[in-house]
Amino acid sequence: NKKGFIFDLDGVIVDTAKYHYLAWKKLANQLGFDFTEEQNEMFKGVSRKRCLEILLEIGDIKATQEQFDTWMVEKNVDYLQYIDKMDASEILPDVKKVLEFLVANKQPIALGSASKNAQPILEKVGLLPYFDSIVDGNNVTKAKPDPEVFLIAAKQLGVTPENCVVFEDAVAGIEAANNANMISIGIGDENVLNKADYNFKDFTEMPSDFLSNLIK
Ligand code: G16
Ligand code: MG
Repeated sequence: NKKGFIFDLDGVIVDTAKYHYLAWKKLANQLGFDFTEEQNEMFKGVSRKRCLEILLEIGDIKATQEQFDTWMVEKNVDYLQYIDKMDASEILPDVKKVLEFLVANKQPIALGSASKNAQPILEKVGLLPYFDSIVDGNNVTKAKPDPEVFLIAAKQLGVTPENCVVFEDAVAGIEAANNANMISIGIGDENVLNKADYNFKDFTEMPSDFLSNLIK
């Protein structure tokens, strides 16, 4: 039985949130205020543009359109310096095992991420060949919790939404999966991701027969 498996990137496949944080913090400091790791939680799964809007609200800074565009670019240039140093050691535990199981069982795999840097990140960590389709910040017009990103992925995989399984670490991502009528799997804190159909702290906590039962 064929299903479609859709993975979020940041927080599910790799922990790029720490690099986003360093880049946003640098920009905040440059603009004269601090940005904490706690505040960075709000940025998870959120588009770059929306992140900058929130950051400027935190710093109580009014920007001209030109400044806004400049800071978007600066943040990303800084972020890409971290991405450039990434390798396979940054793949989160058991992600590769799960991908290999799905490939061995001929299950189509897609990425469904808000990031515009998704493809280079997958390339850096060596996971690009596992993906049949990549839907990311370059393809979508509506951010999660809108289901658009996952619906496009389902279409590209040729699988109906009801037969898609989404792995997500962000509340908005779980909502997007639910809004798309897909099976939602929360990767992270089950108290935070309480709207997910299933929850696992990480892939090492997923029972070995969980995936085989899903594709039975
Ligand atoms: C990720 C991160 C967000 C980031 C967004 C856009 O989402 O969690 O913090 O702002 O991508 O990234 P970029 O600046 O690279 O376009 P996801 O959907 O992969 O969890
Ligand atoms: Mg995420």
